[in-house]
Amino acid sequence: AVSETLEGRLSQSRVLEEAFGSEVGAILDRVERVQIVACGTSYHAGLVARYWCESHAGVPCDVEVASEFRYRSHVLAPATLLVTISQSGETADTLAALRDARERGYLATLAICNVPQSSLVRESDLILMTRAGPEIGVASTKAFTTQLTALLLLIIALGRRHKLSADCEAAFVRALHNLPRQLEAALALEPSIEALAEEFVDKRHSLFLGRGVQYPIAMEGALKLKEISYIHAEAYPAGELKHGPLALVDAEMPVVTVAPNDELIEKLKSNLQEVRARGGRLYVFADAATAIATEDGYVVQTVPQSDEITAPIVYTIPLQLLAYHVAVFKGTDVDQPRNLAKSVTV
Ligand code: F1P
Repeated sequence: AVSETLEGRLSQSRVLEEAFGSEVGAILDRVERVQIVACGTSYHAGLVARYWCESHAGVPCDVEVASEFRYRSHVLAPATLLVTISQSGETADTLAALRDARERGYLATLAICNVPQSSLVRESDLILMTRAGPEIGVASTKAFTTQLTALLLLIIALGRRHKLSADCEAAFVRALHNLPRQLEAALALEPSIEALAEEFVDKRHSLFLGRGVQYPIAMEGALKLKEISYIHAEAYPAGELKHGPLALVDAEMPVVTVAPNDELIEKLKSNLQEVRARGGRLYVFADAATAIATEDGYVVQTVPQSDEITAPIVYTIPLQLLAYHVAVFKGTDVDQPRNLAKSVTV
């Protein structure tokens, strides 16, 4: 989908408006824990949801890649809801994890999925359809942003039954209303991101940094870049830099950073200085209030203002556009990257 027409890319903001429409009530009343299982991009959506679930809904949440979860013996806590996330609904590891969980006695299974006729949808107790429309390319894009939106709705529904305050819920609903407009604004960054992408064409390696809820967004940005442009991209929580990856940083290493003006921004800024001190070139996606240094070595892309809760969804867009334009400059097949399949069914 990254190479769809402009109209297709813009539809990303519209599909979000109608992403959710399923009954979940009675079972959610009994949920005390959430276990999320998914692969690839869908796994990254789950990692974002863990932050939302624990900090806002007050519900303990674990996230694991399905290819590990299905083979690992684990202790099942009471009243655990198993949430699977999958664009296709046919990913073999995710399906196996669902089937396994049903045998182990999870409270219920909920699938967040984009394909109504899929095995995952047929075999789960509860369904949240993402309704992103067909993903044409192998690399998930609008599936990811709609998964995040569906997850946020789930967190609101769960949070109401736990510690989400009425004020907080109202702020989330306002943020969801603002989201389509903010996504349109993020998509409008395309020309400047295209210009920036040219600087990546001759690079062989890159680092992506984020902190807190933006760390999984950095992971997703790195995954998109490696999937479609074949540039090695590694995501790190910025606070981990000094525990190893700093050794890689030099002038040939672009460091992409997701930096909205949130509660971790001052810590993130000092991490960026560590990178600059080693000669790394920084590509910082920040909002106007972030006040990132504009000195040599920093390329700052201002991202339109977003609500704090939905900022991970908004910041995904420039990273997807970056990967897309790097791939176009390199001449790789954006829709059908080498070695990858749309649906990993074995
Ligand atoms: C999972 C996934 C995608 C990725 C590629 C291979 O698919 O890892 O995230 O982009 O298509 O499969 P799904 O379970 O979300 O369909």
